[in-house]
Amino acid sequence: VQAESLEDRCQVSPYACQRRTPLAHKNQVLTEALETMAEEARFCGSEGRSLAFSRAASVLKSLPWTVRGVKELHFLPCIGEHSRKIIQEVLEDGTSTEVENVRQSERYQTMKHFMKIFGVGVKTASQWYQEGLRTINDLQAHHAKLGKAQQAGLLHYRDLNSPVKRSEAEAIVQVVQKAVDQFLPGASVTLTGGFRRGKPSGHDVDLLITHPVEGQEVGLLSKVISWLDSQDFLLYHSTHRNASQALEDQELSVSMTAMDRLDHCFSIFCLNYPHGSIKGGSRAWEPGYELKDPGDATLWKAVRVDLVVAPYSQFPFALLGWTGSRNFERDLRRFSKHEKKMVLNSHTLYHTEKKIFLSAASEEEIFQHLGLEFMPPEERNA
Ligand code: DCP
Ligand code: MG
Repeated sequence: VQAESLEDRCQVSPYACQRRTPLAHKNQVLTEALETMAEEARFCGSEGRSLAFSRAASVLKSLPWTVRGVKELHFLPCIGEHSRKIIQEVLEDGTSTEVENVRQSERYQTMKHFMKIFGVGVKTASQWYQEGLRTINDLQAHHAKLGKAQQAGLLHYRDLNSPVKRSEAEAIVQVVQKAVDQFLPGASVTLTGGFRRGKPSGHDVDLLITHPVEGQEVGLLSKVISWLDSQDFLLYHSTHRNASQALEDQELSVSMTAMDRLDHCFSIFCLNYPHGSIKGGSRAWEPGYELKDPGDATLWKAVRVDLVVAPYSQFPFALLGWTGSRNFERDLRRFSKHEKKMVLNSHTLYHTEKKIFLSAASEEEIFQHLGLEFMPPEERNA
């Protein structure tokens, strides 16, 4: 990694959408340290600081070599002073005292614990922390006020915090496809999010539905949800015309600019093993997050599923917007705005100077409009 790669290093783009970022990379120890710092900053409400750490981590993820000395950082974009300090510490001592202190702090651990509840964001978690609450039992003992989503989150805490496997995601695609077929033959169900980027597991299943005849998809989501619900596939659901405004909690919607105005449903699926309806009867639901006895885990599992419906003409934009990663999406929008004077979201691409919408029949065409080299989903793990 000497003379020749010096040039490569100078070429690392400050935009994640111009960096190929595979799932497996060579700087895991460093990126984990930086991501802990990003998370901690977010818990403190310091979005800017969080973004800076997150960007630094993202740059390291794209490097085809392992960083061994701080000198190498001079050639890299987005590595601020604080990130550099953390990296230096880890390179020299194997760990960073600052990061370890964060990881061990009661506040960080409690915030992490609370935010693992579906529907709980920074605001609620820090409020609970300030009230002296530390555990999930504390929430119950102090009768903490919970919204509908949070109640469901608590009820299914254990399942929702165990990774969703690809096979489970695929089983859910089949269930949703079956539901969709009943109301609108020809409609397609596409697995997006982390699974489309090649992740073997994820925290949820992101599905995008469309139909090749524009307009046919109108009203589809509510029919599909009603059917799934009637078949006991849904443990929780909340449908929105505009996801960024309608969420009870508002916290889930922070920075959801990319997905506004698409028909959208946040849900918790009951995934049965084997297929067939097991839910109901003597296995009725009761409150209490530890209710489920371990034996039950072989019969069913609660899985977070996001369903989105896009009109056909918006499908490539929705697909691009929902495939992620978050860092990749953020930088796509930043690149569009600052380098191309365009506004990109999950429905459209708008040229602000020419005042025109640019249509696209595929993701490839969107990259072309932006003057970007096409990046396959597997390389968007920024
Ligand atoms: N998304 C986004 N901005 C948000 C939420 C989502 O741009 N605020 C997009 C990018 C994400 C995709 O939607 O990659 C799916 O969101 P997830 O939170 O499910 O993220 P992933 O699927 O990437 O991760 P995981 O594997 O943990 O589900
Ligand atoms: Mg996901």
